[in-house]
Amino acid sequence: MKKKVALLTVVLSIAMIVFSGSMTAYAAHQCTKTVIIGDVNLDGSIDAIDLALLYNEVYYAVPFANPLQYIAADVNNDFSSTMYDYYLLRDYLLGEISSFPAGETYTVYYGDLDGDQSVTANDKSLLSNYLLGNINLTSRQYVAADVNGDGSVNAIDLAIITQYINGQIQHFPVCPQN
Ligand SMILES: [Ca+2]
Ligand SMILES: [Ca+2]
Ligand SMILES: [Ca+2]
Repeated sequence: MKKKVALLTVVLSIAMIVFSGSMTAYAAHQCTKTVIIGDVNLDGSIDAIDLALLYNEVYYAVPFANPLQYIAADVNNDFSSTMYDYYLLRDYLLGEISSFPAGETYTVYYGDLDGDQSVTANDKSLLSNYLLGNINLTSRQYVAADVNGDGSVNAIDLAIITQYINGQIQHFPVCPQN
């Protein structure tokens, strides 16, 4: 009996190794980009330039060139960039606070709109509903939905996500390397 259990454990461990191996192989196809929260110009550090860019966006409606910048600028994680983000970033640079409500970094999983870090039919359905005008997307979802990286979310992105789910393509155009 004991031997049988031991054998079963061995079989199960091998199965788990094989399974996790295939999971890793699948994850290699995953298309991600990580943003440092507060690094509004995406240069890898948080400084006065980021504060100036956020100021211009919040008070003078100067748009950011890269949609990832909206994620970096939303330091309080309320899905918009406002004067509250500006105050928090200022306080951070003045050393009055040492972290942001949105955390240190945020990783965009392209094609993943529901936040489960994988691309499934549910993500496709959320994107369809957005394109039909039934729902709004947060800045994080919007960036994730733009799988061809052209800065807008439309029927082309939906077509690409559909091809990806159907296994017709292995990579999104926004990050062809991985
Ligand atoms: Ca910066
Ligand atoms: Ca998902
Ligand atoms: Ca697009």
